Amino acid sequence: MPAGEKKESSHEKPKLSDFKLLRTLGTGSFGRVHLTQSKHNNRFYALKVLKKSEIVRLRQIEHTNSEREVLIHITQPFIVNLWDTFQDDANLYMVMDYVPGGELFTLLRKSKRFSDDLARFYAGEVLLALAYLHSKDFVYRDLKPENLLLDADGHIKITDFGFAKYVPDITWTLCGTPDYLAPEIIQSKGYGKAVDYWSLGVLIYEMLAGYPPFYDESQFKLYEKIVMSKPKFPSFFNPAAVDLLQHLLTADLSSRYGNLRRGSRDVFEHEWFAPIDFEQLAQRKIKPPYTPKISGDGDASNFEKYDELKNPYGIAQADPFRKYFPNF
Ligand code: ISQ
Repeated sequence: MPAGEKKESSHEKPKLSDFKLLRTLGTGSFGRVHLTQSKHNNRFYALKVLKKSEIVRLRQIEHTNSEREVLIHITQPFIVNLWDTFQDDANLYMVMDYVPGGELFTLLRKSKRFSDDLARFYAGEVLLALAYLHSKDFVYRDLKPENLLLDADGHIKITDFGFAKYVPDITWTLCGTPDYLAPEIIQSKGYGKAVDYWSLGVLIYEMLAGYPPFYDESQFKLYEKIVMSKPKFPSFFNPAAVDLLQHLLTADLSSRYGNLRRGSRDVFEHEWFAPIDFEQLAQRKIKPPYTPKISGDGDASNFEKYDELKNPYGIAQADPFRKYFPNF
């Protein structure tokens, strides 16, 4: 884990009673995300609540601790900020930016599909976030439109780092001859940076088509299609987009863009991205082509409605799992 800290210094941990719990913004297998308002500064936050017993039951201890460590150590304009974490007897809590524009997924389904310009803008901001993560030796591994939120201005924020993984780059660490190095170490199979470039290809395809490049009712047949990696491209696709997608949606790791000698430059400098000034984009100086409708500070109308829990959090009880989450 790299050094350079924001919240590692000892400080007063927040507690649940520091927040007013408002509506649910999303649900997952071991918890939900609530809109909350701080009683101290009146600001709105997204509070992710994870039930410790469920994390342990579903064998997600490592992933959960990893999500905290990754997010606490990084700051990037297109990645949601994690302000702090705490726990009580039953739950873990993550205090994050509230990102009010809703999921990109919701906008995509309502729009049917995105124009080349809109898809390029979102893909460009995602690419900057991925390249930043990779430069810190993290792989994201969970890119999909449900994990991409829009902020009040219409810029991207990536959330949900439960699958993110620290993957140190061995290229320069082993300066001697790699005579004894196993091939799976060299290829770092299964969790190299290349997986994020594949997912970027799927994302760009789905934004432009309105449906994903590989689909089948049967999961077995879907896996076959992914492994074959010969998607059909609708005739309305820009030929430059087709070329980029063919180079991202390549099963062979040794020819996939983003994973070659030139690294992310093959993607940044691709013809499809030519209209984008990445220096400007990285500084949030490009005006988003779409602005979410937001009535006020705590407006959650861009999020789907969920049934609310009747039983509140924060009840004192036995806590056999605290030892698994020492940094929360
Ligand atoms: C921030 N704002 C709204 C929803 C969210 C969901 C998950 C993580 C962070 C979020």
